[in-house]
Amino acid sequence: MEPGIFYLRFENKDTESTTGPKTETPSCSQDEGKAQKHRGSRCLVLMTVCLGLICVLLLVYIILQYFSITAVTNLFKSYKNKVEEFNQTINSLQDNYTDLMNEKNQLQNNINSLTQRKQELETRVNNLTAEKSRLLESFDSLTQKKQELETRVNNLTAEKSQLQNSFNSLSQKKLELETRVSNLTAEKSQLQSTINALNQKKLELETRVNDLTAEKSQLQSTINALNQKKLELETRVNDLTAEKSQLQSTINALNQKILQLESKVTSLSTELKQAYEKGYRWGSGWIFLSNGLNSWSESRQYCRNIGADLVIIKSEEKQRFINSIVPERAWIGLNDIQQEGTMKWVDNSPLNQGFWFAGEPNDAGGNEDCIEHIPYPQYPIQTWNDLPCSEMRKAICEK
Ligand code: MAN
Ligand code: CA
Repeated sequence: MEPGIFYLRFENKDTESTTGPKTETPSCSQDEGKAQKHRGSRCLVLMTVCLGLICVLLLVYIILQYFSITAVTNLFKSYKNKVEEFNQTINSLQDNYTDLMNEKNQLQNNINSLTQRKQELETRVNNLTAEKSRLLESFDSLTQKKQELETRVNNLTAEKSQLQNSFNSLSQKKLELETRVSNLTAEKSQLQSTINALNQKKLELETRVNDLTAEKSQLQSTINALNQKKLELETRVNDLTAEKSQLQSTINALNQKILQLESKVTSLSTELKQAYEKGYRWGSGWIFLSNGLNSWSESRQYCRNIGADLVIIKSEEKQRFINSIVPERAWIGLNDIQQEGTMKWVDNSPLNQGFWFAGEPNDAGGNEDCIEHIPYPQYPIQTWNDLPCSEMRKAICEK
């Protein structure tokens, strides 16, 4: 309800009240209307008053609240200040507490070191007490010892007196003995000189004996070595004599052999000379016929002994030449000893061209392995025949 509205309605009431008597209405209803208006005005006034009171109360309440809040704020500020003061106090107390704790620790360390020191001192006191006890015991024993020594000194003093007397008498005796000793010393010196001279002589003799003994040992060793050497030389002489005999026998045998060989060389030289004398030139070499009859192997050896070998024929020209100069049966350098049917020359070359007699080689009797030349006037080329190697023939050598 705004005050403006309330004011307007209040004015309308006044207006109506002033204008009312000029309106013509029945009396009863006019009274009721007036009463109603009057009641409404009163209610309105009451409500206005109530509202005013409420507003006043609210205003009072707000003022009170304001003061209350202000007070609380001030109180809070004062509490805050108080808390800060408390915090500062707590911090300072904390610092004090830390300082006190440090101080306490230092004091505790001091107490510990003092306790340690105290224990060390107690230990030292105990040690000193024990040492003192030992020293007291030692002192007692030393006192006891001192008394004993005093007694002993007294005894020794008495003994010394006795000994002094004895010493005096002994001094007298000593003088006598010294005189005697001087005499004996002089005598001893003479004897000592004699002994020294004898010892010197004895040493010289011992040295001489030792030298002679060593010399004798050396001579004995030399004699033994020489005897040993003599035995060895005798053995060696015997061995050499036996060896010489053997060598002499060997020399004799060799001389005999040399003589035989010289004889053989002489005969071979003669034979070679004869062979060359009746030989024939073939190219740069010689071809000649042996004198004696021999097997194929002996014939080959004969040729080799004079620096030649059994002849090898590899051309018709050479075959014709052989046929012209060899008029009798004789071995040539061809055989199939190694393998039947495979002919080989003495230089191991194979046979390529053969000059066989008709029907040869026929290995008659299965034992014909060496090849001979058989001259046939009617067959100037085909002259070869196989024959047992043991047959005796002359040899056709070629050098
Ligand atoms: C003899 C031997 C053989 C040869 C014959 C030929 O028996 O000379 O080597 O083959 O004669 O008839
Ligand atoms: Ca034959």
